[in-house]
Amino acid sequence: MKNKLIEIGQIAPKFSRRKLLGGAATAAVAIVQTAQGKNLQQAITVGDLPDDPTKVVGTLAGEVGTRSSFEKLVKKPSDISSRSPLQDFYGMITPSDLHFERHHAGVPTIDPNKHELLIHGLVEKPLVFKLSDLKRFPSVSRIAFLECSGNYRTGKETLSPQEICGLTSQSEWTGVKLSTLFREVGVKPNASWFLAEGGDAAVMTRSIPVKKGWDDAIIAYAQNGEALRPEQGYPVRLFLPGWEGNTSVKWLRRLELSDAPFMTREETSKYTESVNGKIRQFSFDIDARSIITYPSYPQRIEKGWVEIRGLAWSGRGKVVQVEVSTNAGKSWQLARLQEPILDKAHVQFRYLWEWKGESTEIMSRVTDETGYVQPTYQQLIAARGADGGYHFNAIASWQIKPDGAVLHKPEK
Ligand SMILES: Nc1nc2c(c(=O)[nH]1)N[C@H]1C(S)=C(S)[C@@H](COP(=O)(O)O)O[C@H]1N2
Ligand SMILES: [Mo]
Repeated sequence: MKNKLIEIGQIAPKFSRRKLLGGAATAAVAIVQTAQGKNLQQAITVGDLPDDPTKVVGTLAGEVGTRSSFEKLVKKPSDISSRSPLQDFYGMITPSDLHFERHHAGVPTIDPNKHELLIHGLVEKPLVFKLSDLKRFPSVSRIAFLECSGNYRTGKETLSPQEICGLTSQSEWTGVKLSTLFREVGVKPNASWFLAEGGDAAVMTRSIPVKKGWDDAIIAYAQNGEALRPEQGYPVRLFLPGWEGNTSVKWLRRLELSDAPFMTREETSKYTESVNGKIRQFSFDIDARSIITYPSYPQRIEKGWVEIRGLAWSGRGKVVQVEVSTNAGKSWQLARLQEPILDKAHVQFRYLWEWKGESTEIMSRVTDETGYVQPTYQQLIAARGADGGYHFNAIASWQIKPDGAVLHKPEK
């Protein structure tokens, strides 16, 4: 240890724990007991690691935990979104601070004590719910993914999983079922659609069939065991399992029941696809998709056994199988799926592959419980035309070079 031991009393104002943690990102404070039995506080930086961690008492218990400063996990922000680093994740839950973000007009700051949700329109009894009211109803928790329908990139070799499809993330969402609130306000039998409106500067609005509201919609106020993050819609968002992310309206402030869709900007000029010259509107379901996250660009592999790992999901139900090809799609082998395999949720898959140094392509394809098989890019273009747009869920391939380099295979 190069740092001199300093007595707690001496360092109090200058090196308070708060200051050290907030200042240099790599700094920490340890309490060290001397031979005389005195407690001493000591600053440690990553650049100045103890030779033997068993000889120094570590950092004190804190108010909030921190990620190891050796782990550099980041979302890649653009002006409108930031993408989850899928290649860095383990298991099926996205750490909340790495959940992808897509904001049409930034993240609003909302006082949870003042926030209200109005439900009106074709209902017996229009009601305003405060957050505390929502929390009094029976609650529900569900692990499910959220994916933006604009989640596809290709076109160059130097793309990582994060760049190809980092606009999908998975959380455990907690809140009240919308069906519970529908009963509370008395939704009228002729109500067939409802409008969901956000309290951000975009005042995001989408029309949702009432059927989805009765089925599995959640008015979510928590995510992964704590209140929603502001980026995810604090204090309350609509969460529609398996449906395109845009419909899960954040900072939710109003639901209006109606007998027709409202034809908002987000469902007329946006979030509709051109399919062979025809417009496909209200394409809510997220189609089945998978991606190999290891090995992927910019990683390298070595000869020998490689555990191919990835994620698979479907907005229409459960994943039933994932196949992996290690010879550019000539033949396919079944991957192992990690339990639990949940409905409308990311599932981890793995496949053990012995790489002998050959140049090849590896890829995965998922089948969901409706029997739908993830298409190739060429199949997707043949079915929809080349206009592109939303809901691109094509198989993505990685080129393996003889030196172990891994590159995305751009689709044409
Ligand atoms: N109020 C509001 N809700 C919104 C948005 C928004 O900009 N404003 N973006 C939507 C889009 S396009 C997506 S993909 C998801 C993203 O949710 P996330 O930022 O929690 O990942 O929220 C949806 N809900
Ligand atoms: Mo989105």
